[in-house]
Amino acid sequence: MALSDKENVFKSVCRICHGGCSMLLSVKNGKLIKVKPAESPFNQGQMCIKGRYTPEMMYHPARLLSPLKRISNRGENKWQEIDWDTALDEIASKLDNIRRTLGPESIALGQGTGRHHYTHVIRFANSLGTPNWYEPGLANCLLPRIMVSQFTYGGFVVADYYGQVLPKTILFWGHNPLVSNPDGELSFPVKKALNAGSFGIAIDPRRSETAKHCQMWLPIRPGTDAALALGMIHVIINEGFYDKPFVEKWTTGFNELKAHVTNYTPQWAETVTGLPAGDIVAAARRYALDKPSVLEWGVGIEHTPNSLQTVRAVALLRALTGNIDKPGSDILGMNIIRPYPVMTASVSREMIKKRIGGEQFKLLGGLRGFLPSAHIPGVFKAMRTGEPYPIKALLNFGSNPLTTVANSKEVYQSLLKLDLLVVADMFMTPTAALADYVLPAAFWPEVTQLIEMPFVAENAIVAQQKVVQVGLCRSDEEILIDLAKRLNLPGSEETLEDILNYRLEPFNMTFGDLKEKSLVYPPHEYRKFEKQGFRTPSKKVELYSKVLKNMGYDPLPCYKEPPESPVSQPETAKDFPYVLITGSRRREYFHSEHRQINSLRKRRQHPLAEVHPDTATPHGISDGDWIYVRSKRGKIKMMASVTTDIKPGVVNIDHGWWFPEKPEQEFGIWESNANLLTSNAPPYDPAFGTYQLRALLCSIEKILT
Ligand SMILES: Nc1nc2c(c(=O)[nH]1)N[C@H]1C(S)=C(S)[C@@H](COP(=O)(O)OP(=O)(O)OC[C@H]3O[C@@H](n4cnc5c(=O)[nH]c(N)nc54)[C@H](O)[C@@H]3O)O[C@H]1N2
Ligand SMILES: Nc1nc2c(c(=O)[nH]1)N[C@H]1C(S)=C(S)[C@@H](COP(=O)(O)OP(=O)(O)OC[C@H]3O[C@@H](n4cnc5c(=O)[nH]c(N)nc54)[C@H](O)[C@@H]3O)O[C@H]1N2
Ligand code: SF4
Ligand SMILES: [Mo]
Repeated sequence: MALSDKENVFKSVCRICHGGCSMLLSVKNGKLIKVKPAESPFNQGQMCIKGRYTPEMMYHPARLLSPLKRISNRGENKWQEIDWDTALDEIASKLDNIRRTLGPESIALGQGTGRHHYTHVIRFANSLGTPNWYEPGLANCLLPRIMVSQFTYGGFVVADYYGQVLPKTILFWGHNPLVSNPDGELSFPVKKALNAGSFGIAIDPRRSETAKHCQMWLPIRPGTDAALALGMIHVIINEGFYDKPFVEKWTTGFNELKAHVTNYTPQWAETVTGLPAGDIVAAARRYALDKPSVLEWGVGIEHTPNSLQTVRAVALLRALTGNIDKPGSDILGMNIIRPYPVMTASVSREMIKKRIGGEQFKLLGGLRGFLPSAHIPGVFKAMRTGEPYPIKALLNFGSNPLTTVANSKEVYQSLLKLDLLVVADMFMTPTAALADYVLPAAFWPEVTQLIEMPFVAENAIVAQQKVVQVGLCRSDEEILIDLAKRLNLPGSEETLEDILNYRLEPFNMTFGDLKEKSLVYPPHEYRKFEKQGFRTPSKKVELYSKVLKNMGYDPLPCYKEPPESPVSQPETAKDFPYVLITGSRRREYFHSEHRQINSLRKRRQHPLAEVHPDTATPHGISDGDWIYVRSKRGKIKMMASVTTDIKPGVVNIDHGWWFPEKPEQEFGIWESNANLLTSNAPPYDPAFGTYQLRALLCSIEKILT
């Protein structure tokens, strides 16, 4: 980087969360001295508290600044600094050896959620010829929403807050966007719409920050969302609240759906969900009649093994009410640029068949999957047991699976078995501490990429640009490109700039042009289906999905009781009487990150378990007490947050907790980590392989000191 003692200001995009806030970065003498939110339709001149502490994260004394090689037993956290060439040469030679002796499928790629390098990791895996890459989201996060949208309406939908018409009703379903800013949809336009008078309905066992901005809060029993959606569909059809012209002209399978929901009355839904039938009717009426409406869905409906059918049931509400691709409703993405060239064709058919979980979970890893990936429990089992074949190396970019994948003990045992574990991260994490090589990854002001807003819909694009560098840190793309060159992989001659320019060709624009403009956001074309139909086989919205039927899945949505619940396991419920939900997002932290950032840690020092006073009092638990939360699988220590903002009988625990201040005790990974209580065992969702992160059974106990 050229040094200048003049203050230069650059525009880029924050990616601390999934990202998208346009930012002005002030740089002097090669150092980032200030960040300020810029105007953009997405962040509207605002940023969140994580963005504000960008310089503290960037120059944190614990940042990794050089490649490290392990010099003691795995996990002892003793390292030697090495240069990039040595690190990449050694890694490439070990990978080459594994691919020659065991085949490329014995090398797995792991990555985290929605990072800038997301598609580049997939490109690397494909060009290496391994079918086994994974992400701890996907089966449990967003993929069900993406695939269901595609099968049902032929494309991904997002809420429209950006045109002339604002939604009159916003139905938040297992979603707290005012905190989570997910998948390239930022909280600021959502909040603006609510403040401007959109009527909010929140379906959530917690009165979340978003629910507090809503007029209606429906505290549902966790894991029963499909039953609520079926009850609402029943009301909308039988009360005649549906959009008749739209349904007649633009949907298939209405009669089948109508017959299917006959018995799913609001009274039935009340017995399953614990919500009064009157509230179910009121919510259905408001969403269906006070239009345009948007349906903001989140991971709250994806963290159970019935994710396909839950998401399908919810998705049908949009179609029945005609809230698709109209101003102020949910709109179909414009997909304005070319997809990232992920080099799918480089994986042989024979290898694709070997993808772990691919044949079983067709919407996760099968050929119809969206960026098909491997099933996580299977990948870790292959590391541990060598079945169905050994996985000997894991290259892990931007993920901390010891905290974010279910059943942390098993993850730990699996990682210990590897011949080669490479972790690229910005900090030493519990997962990185087990590695053979740790590579220092660039932070967002050190990264060049193009980002799509919102993800998958790609209605707009924004340029992210490297303006500074700390130590020897390099972006994941740079690392992967250098590694690909050493392994002589197809496509390794292409630079990142080549790839970005290729994506922008339809605009007749280069990445250099985009950097100058910073944002490209063409006007939205509404009602695209009127010209070309929906992009489904019937060209209509498929209420009854023949595609799903042909794949062996239910063509109409159904309700299944969560496998571990007071209803399905009354015996277990005697010892574990409460329903456990995990991982509700917190403003201060992104999953397992930021516990070492003092300005953020000060605001939320301890891992919290939220419980209602009616649940806490019989155990003598008061606000601020330390408690054990137990499931059949283990116990963890949390601080009780006693609050009426949660349904009685539900316990909500923070996820992602480890303690950077305790390196000598494996960073305290066995103390308060939610995934010591979750299960990665079957049953899984039959299409996605989703395991259960929410709606589990637990008990609580005050820790006596
Ligand atoms: N119990 C429970 N578990 C959950 C969830 C839950 O709700 N409950 N949520 C699940 C969901 S939806 C998801 S998506 C997953 C997320 O799972 P992960 O993606 O594994 O989550 P993070 O903790 O964010 O891990 C990211 C790591 O990458 C590092 N990092 C950040 N940016 C970069 C970068 O640009 N490059 C590199 N190389 N490293 C970077 C961070 O320092 C951090 O150590 O967790 C899942 N796990
Ligand atoms: N600050 C911050 N932002 C993040 C993340 C982060 O870790 N920190 N993670 C990012 C990622 S990867 C994701 S996937 C998104 C997720 O973002 P959101 O979809 O907003 O996810 P959550 O906050 O996990 O869950 C939303 C709500 O679902 C509720 N819920 C739990 N169980 C159930 C249930 O059974 N039914 C219903 N109806 N509701 C339920 C929770 O109480 C919670 O309020 O956030 C992203 N943004
Ligand atoms: S909302 Fe996300 S992108 Fe915006 S400032 Fe916060 S962390 Fe950065
Ligand atoms: Mo996620």
